Amino acid sequence: MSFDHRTPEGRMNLWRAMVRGRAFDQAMCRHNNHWHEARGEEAVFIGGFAELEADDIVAPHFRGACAVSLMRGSDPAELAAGVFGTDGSNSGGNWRGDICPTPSERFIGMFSGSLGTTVAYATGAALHLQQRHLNNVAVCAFGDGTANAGIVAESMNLASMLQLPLILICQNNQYATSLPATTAIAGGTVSDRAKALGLEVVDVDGNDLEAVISARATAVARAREGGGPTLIHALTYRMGGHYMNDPETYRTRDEVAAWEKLDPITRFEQKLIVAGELGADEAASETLSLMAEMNDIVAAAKDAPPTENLVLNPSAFAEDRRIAS
Ligand SMILES: Cc1ncc(C[n+]2csc(CCOP(=O)(O)OP(=O)(O)O)c2C)c(N)n1
Ligand SMILES: [Mg+2]
Repeated sequence: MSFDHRTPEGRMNLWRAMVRGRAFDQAMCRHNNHWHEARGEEAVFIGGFAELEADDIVAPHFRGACAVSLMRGSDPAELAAGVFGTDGSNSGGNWRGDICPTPSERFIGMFSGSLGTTVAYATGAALHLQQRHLNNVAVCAFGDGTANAGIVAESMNLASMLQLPLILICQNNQYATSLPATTAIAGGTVSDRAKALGLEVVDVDGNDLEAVISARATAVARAREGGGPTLIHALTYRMGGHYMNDPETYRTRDEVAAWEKLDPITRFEQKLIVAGELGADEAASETLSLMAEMNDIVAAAKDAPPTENLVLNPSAFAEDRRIAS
């Protein structure tokens, strides 16, 4: 499927990937009270991970990981089973993730709840690509809070030192649970830190799909040519709570309402409507139908019985499952 934003077909697929990702996410909100919703951040993770090659390594932030996995071809029923840890998942129910899909080829999910680890895995993957002289890249995303994990600084340092084919996307939704990024990040911004470590850096409006796509495309082209790593700092906003049932006492309704006006899906949709590439009625009806479809899939996954074949050592099932070796 083409996600080339320069073609009408690619733009429609990008719009659909954002809507489908949100539909899956919102269905999870209804059926899983541990869910960490990604509403409002779609332009960062769809724009950041679109148009990559099949053999590129993809390591999204946990918030938005399912939407990226869907865009990369996952089956939504299998994905939902992975979240609930039931038989229908690609780990056979053995790798339950409250918030993340189970792993599959070239896709680094969140193997533990420890934030920052995926950035290091992606850095290791980029090292592998470089050592094997493969013309592929690794792309990872992480939150503003995760940016403070030491392993992110170590990864950026290694990537810069060895000029690895790595693209790091800081999905800055302005909060780490209840802590504002403006308070938590000392010494300027995550971009300043990356600059100090010698990375190429670009700041983008993370609610503008095309701005993210353009930054990512430049960074990927550079990395494929041996030009080394880029940090893309994408400023966005978490429209929902940190997780379901978050009382959200740390921010005002007015602040949320102001950012809701900058909804990345509405912004891109309006562009397509104005360009005559998408009808307003068509957009509304397709959105409703995707919402209903994802709701049915997630509801069915929730009702499935827990797996009876639990394997405590994940490597025991890795060989006959679709897990990258
Ligand atoms: C190493 C580590 N420290 C703390 C946590 C607890 N924790 C889970 S989500 C979260 C907030 C992360 O903020 P950010 O990286 O900005 O991502 P966001 O939740 O905003 O998407 C924290 C602190 C964790 N999972 N791992
Ligand atoms: Mg955050």
